[in-house]
Amino acid sequence: MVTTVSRTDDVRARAEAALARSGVELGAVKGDALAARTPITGAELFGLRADTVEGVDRAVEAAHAAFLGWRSVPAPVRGALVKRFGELLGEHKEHLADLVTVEAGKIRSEALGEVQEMIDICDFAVGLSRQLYGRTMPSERPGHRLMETWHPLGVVGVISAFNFPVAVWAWNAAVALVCGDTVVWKPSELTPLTALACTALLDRAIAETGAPAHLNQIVLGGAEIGERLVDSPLVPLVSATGSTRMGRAVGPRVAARFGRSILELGGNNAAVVTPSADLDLTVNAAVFAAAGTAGQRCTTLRRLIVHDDVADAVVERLTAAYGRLPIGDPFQESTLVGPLVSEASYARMRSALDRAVEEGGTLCAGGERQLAEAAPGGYYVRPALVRMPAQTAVVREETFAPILYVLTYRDLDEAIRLHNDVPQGLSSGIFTADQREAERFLAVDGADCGIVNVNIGTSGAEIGGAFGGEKETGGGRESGSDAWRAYMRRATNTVNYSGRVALAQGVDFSQ
Ligand code: UN1
Repeated sequence: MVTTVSRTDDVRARAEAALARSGVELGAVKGDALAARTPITGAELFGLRADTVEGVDRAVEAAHAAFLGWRSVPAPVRGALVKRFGELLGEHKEHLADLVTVEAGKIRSEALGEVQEMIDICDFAVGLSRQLYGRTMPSERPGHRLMETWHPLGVVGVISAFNFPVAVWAWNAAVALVCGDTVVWKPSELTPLTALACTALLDRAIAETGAPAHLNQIVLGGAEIGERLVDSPLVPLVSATGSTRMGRAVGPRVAARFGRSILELGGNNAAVVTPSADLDLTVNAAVFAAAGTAGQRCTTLRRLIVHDDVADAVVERLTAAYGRLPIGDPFQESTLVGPLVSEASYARMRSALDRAVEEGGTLCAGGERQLAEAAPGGYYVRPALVRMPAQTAVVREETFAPILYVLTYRDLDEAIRLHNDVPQGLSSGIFTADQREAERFLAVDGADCGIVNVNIGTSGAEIGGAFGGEKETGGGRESGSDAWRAYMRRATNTVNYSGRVALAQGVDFSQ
C-alpha cells in the first residue's frame, strides 16, 4: 500500500514545466487574483491573474470581430486549423495530462484519456468540416427549389467544470470552430492551468495556419465572470457544464435575451443488474463507473438497481473489489482512485453518507478518509458502497463523490420505475444476457436518459455519439452525431426559377 504523496514543490515544478512546454508564458499569467491549487496535497501552487468583467466584454468583442471574418472562411479550411490543433494536442499529450492530474487529481490513464478525448473530437470535427449537410425537400410548387443552409452562429460562450477541465471545452470548441463560430471560454476556477495550456496550443495552431487571431479567448475568474459571459448579447450560444444549480441560473438568463443554451448538468446515473447478468463483467464495469475519477464524473454510476436473486452476490463482490482499490497520489502508476477535488467535496460526501445511514442504509464498504497524515490538505477517500432499503431522499440527489447506492428489485418494470424516479436523466445501463430485457430497457418506456447502455457502465462515453441528458441534466447535446447543429443557424431557402409567382397552399392573390 502506498502511504506517501508527491510534495507540493514537485507538483508545482511539474506544472510549471508542463505549462512552459505547452507554450504558456508563466510571467504573463501569474498574478495574485486567483489561486492555482492541486488536490494532490490541497496546496496552492501559485497565483494567477484573473479577468475583470470589462475584460470579458473585451474578449467577447474580439471573438465577435474574429467571427465576422471566420464565418466566411470555407468550412474545410476551418477544418485545417482544427486538424493542426489536434496534432499539437497529440504532441503535447503528456504535458496536458500532467496538468490534468495536477489540477483535477485524475490518475495517469484517465488524464491521458481526457487528452485523447480532445484529439478524437478534433478528428471528428475535421471530418465534419466537409459534412455540414443541409437537406433539400421537394417543393409543392412547380419551378421551385426548397432547401436549407447551415450558417455560422457567432460567439459561443463555453463554461466548463473542473472534472473534465479540457475535454468538454474541446467538444465545444472543435465543433464550434469548424462550424464557423468563435469561442470565449470560462474554465472552472479550480482548473485554470490546463485551460491556459490548451489555449496556448490553439493559439499556436491559429498562427501556423493563418487563421484570424482571437478565435478562442479565455477568461479566468469567478462567478461574476461567467455571469457577464452569460448575459452578453454578442454571445448567441452558451454551452455550460456543471451543477444543476448553475444550470438553473444560466438557462433562464440566456433565454431572457433569446440566446440559446446547451446545458450539461448533474446526473444521478443508475444501472440495472438482472439475474442473467455476467457478474464478473458487471462488477468490473460498475467499479470503474462508480469509483473511477473518484466518483467525480457527471456520468459516474451512483445507483445500482440489482435483482433480489443476485443482490447478495453483487454486493459481496463489490465490497471485496472496493476494499482492494488502490487509493492515493494520482501520479503513482498503481493508483486507481485519486483525491477528491476539495475539502468541501469531502464534507458533502460525509454528510451524504450520514444521511444515507439515517435513512436506513448500511455502509458495506468505504467512506473513510485516507492518507490524512501524508497529505493533511488532500482529501483521499475510500469509495463507499451503501445498501439502501429504498430510493430515499439522499439517493435521489447527486453527491459529486464516490458513493454507490445499491437498491434491489423483483421485476423489471419496478427496476425501470426506480431507475427513472430521480430528477436527473443523464446516463444509464442495464447488465443482462436476456435480449428482451435489454430491448425493454432501451425502449420508449424504458430508461429516460440521454445515454442508455447495455452491458456497459454509465461513464466513459465515446465522442462519436451525442452527449447529454434529460430532465434536470438540462437537455443539451454536445460532441458527436448531429450535435453540431446547435452551433449553427439554419436558413430555409425557397428559390423560384419558374418565371411566375406561385403561392404555397394554393393561395390565389392574382391582381
Ligand atoms: C463529464 O463528466 O462532464 O462519458 C463528462 C464520460 C466522459 C465525459 C464525461 N466521456 O464519462
